[in-house]
Amino acid sequence: MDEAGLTNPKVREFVKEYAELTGADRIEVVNASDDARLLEEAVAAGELEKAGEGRYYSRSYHKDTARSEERTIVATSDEKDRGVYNNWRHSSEMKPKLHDLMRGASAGKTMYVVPYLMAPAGNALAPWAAGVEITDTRTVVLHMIRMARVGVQFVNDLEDPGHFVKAVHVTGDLENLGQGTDGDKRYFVTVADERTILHFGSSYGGNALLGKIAHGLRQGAYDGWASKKFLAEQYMLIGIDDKETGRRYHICGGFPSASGKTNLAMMAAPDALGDRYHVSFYGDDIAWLWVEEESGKLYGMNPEYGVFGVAKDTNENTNPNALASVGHGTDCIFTNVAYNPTTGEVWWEGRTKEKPRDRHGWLDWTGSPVADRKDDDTAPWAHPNSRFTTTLANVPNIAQDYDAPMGVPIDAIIFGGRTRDREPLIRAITDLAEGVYDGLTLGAEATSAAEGKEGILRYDPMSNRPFMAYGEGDYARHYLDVVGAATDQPIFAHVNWFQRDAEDGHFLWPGYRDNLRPLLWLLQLKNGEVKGRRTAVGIIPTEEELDLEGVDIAPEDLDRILSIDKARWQQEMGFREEHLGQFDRMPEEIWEAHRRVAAELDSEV
Ligand code: GTP
Ligand code: SPV
Ligand code: MN
Repeated sequence: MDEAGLTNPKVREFVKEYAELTGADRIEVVNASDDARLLEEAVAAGELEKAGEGRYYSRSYHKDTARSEERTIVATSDEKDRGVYNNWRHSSEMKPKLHDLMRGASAGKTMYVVPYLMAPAGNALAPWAAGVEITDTRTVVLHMIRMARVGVQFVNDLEDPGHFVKAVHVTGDLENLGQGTDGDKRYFVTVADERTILHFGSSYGGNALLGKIAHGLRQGAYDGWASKKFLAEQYMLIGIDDKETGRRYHICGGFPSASGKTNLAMMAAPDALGDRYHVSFYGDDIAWLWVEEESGKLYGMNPEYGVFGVAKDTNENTNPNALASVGHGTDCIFTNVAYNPTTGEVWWEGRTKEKPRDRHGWLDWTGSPVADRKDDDTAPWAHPNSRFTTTLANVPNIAQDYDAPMGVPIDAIIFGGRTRDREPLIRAITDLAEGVYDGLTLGAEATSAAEGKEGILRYDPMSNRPFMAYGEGDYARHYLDVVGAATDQPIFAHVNWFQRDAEDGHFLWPGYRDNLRPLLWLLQLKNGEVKGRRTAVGIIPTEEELDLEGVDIAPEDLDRILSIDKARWQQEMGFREEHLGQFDRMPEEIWEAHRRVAAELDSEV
């Protein structure tokens, strides 16, 4: 710690405590400047392989490929923090459990100490953004360096030396943890009122990169509520430049996991609109929102420093910027995609229309040669949740001021889920309570028969269901208070890129780059340049108002995505009532919004 210049006495205490508990052999404090050496070490140790020049490949344990919601817990010392989704447990139960699991579990390993900041330096919310992750896995360190601002300078000079998040990651013996069985030993716990994160039993993604989901979302949300100052949301954040008028807008918004945030944030404007509009990337997974003191406006910033993006279906057409961000020389890391060690190539489903023709040398995500597969083996080569990790500076449309301390003023907040019917392309909502109500009733299709009945959504309030840190009613209150305090109210909207044809299942809307079109309409609506068509569930665009130049869509499909299916909506209102009824202390404004929408639906002809 001396050698690395880690001077904060509280951080040193924390490191010592957990070095003793986990029994690690040695301690290594990490700065971002250690990246090249750590990469080399990881390659030498076989933890990473080279995927051509300046690109890396890693494989996670085959039962450790995604977040586990059942094993994720928010613990505090106050039962009032129990919500429907946060798997609340008392901290006096969970802390000893995790300490027992971690005791001696890093024996023989190096314990890396990763000081980080989940904010641009100097940001108004930086006091809640400092943390120290200790981890026994080198590839986790390499991911953290890409995903967060890392270095001792972020914790040495804290105003209150004890005000940092203590994040402990112990991988455990992955082959003997009973993942997904009744004897599952994994636990991913945020002790929110102690600002302590204890994760045991995984080295993948949000389970292991503790700055990201555990601090950036769960702890951040709890801190935002406890301080009454901010919101921490699973939102993307983009800027849209109108080069004709010189105006600049910012939109943030939440879609559940694997529902299009990264793709929207990396969007290249459709060719027909590219001369006039440019989309810039601020964030693709997390935004913290607060009211800026001087202007009184709602501001947003991305606490992350990198992208941990879904590989599937990323290609030159759907997302050219994503491909460029993982090109040679970017030092990106691919995880669980298909890999060819002979050529250094990587591949995933949807990367190209056909699989690589010459199968020789290709290994699937488990490391098995695909050439050995039986002809009828249809298992994907890449894991469906395989991902790429790249730092923000590699993203071609990164906003010029992404690292600036100020953050950006928010013009619009959008919600969207994967819904195959009912939800139109876009419906705008101008009332705050109705917007929050809409976010709270956000849902996505049930993904398997077990998860729900036809037509009933898996509700995912504000796309935060897996990250909810405290009670949902209190969350709604806090959301209304934070956004309600802003001088200029953002416009809300619900979007859906995923409506499908009932017969052949094709997507009615081409999606991806064309998603800019409904967003432009939303901004025009906010500016009073278009009127739209009023419905019980919001304002929807008329066909004439949407700029559809160059869009490949059948007239009947367009009709469908711009209309409201009243019967389906009336059915949905019943489900919503049940959904909202589960939550304690749901503010009356939200119930009023619900009743207003229901009554309007019933009175509409
Ligand atoms: P997390 O990182 O898990 O939070 O996901 P995300 O919300 O960032 O989702 P992402 O952008 O990575 O997209 C997930 C999947 O949806 C990918 O396979 C995309 O190709 C696909 N997808 C994204 N946008 C669209 C769209 O507009 N239309 C269609 N049909 N698919 C899309
Ligand atoms: C998500 O699952 O929403 C992610 C990936 O963004 S992870 O970091 O693994 O949670
Ligand atoms: Mn996410």
